[in-house]
Amino acid sequence: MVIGSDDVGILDRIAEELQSGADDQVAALTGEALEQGLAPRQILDSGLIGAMEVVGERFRTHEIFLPDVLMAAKAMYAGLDKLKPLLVKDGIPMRGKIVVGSVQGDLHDIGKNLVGIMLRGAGFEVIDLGNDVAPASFVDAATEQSAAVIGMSALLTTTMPAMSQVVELVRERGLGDSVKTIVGGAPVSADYAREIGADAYGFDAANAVERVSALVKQP
Ligand code: B1M
Repeated sequence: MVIGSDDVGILDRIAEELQSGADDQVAALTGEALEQGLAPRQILDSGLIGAMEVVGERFRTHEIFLPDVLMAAKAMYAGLDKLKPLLVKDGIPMRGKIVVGSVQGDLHDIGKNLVGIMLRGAGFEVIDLGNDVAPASFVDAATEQSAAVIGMSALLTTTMPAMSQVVELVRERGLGDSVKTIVGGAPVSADYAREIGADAYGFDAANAVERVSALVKQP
C-alpha cells in the first residue's frame, strides 16, 4: 500500500495496516494523521483500537492465527508510541499513586498500558507491575509504595478470578480503607466488579481515569 494515497481515509488506512501487522506503516500513518490535525484520541479510538477489535474477531473465527495477532499487537504499539507523548501531559501535580498490572496468568498488556498512559496524563503516579502479576505482588506493592489504588486488567475469562483474589487479600490484610481496587478489561463488567467486591470498574482507559479520580477523592 502506498502511504499518502487519498483513496481511503487515513484512519481506515491505519486500521488496515494494523490488521496486517505492518508496524512501520502504522507508525508513519499515525504521524501523518497527527500532522493532518487529527486528535490523538480519535486516532487511538477509531484507528488503533477499532482495528484491534477486528483482529480479535478474525482470530475468534479462525480467519487468522496467533502469530498474526502478535504482529498486530506490535503494530498497535508502533502507533501508540507516536501518540503516547501527546496523551501524557507533563508538569501536572501528582494526584496520588496507583499500582497497575495484568493479573496472574494474563499476558495481554496493551489495554493495561493504555490505562497507565492515561492515568499518567491525568497526573497520577503509576507503578506498573507488568503482566502475569501474582495477587500478593499487587498488595505488597501497594503497601510498600503507599499507593491509594490497585488497578487490575484481565483479558481472559480464565484469569478474571485472580482479580477476586486480590480484592480478598486487600480485605484479609485490613487495607480496605486505605487501598481501593479498580478492575477492567474486555471480559470484565460492572456486575462482575460488584460481585467480587472491587471498589470500581473502568470500561475504557478514559473511564478508568474518571473512576480512579473519584476513588482518591473518597474520604
Ligand atoms: Co489474546 N485473546 N490470547 N492475545 N487477544 C483475546 C483477549 C480474545 C478475546 C481473542 C478472541 O478469541 N476473540 C481471547 C480471549 C477469550 C476469552 O477468554 N474469552 C484471547 C485468547 C484466547 C488468547 C490466548 C489464550 C490464545 C492462545 O494462546 N491460544 C493467548 C493467552 C495468553 C495469555 O494471556 N496467557 C492470547 C495471546 C495474545 C497475544 C500475546 C498474541 C496478544 C497480546 C499481546 C499483548 O497484549 N502484548 C493477544 C491479543 C492482541 C488479543 C486481542 C486480539 C486484542 C487485545 C487488545 O490488546 N485489545 C483480543 C481480542 C479483543 O480483545 N478484541 C484477544 C486492545 C486494547 C486497547 O483493549 O485490552 O480490551 P483492551 O483494553 C481496553 C479496555 O478493556 C479497558 O481499557 C482499554 C482501553 O480502552 N481496560 C481497562 C483494560 N484494562 C483495564 C483496566 C482498568 C480499566 C479499564 O482498570 C484498572
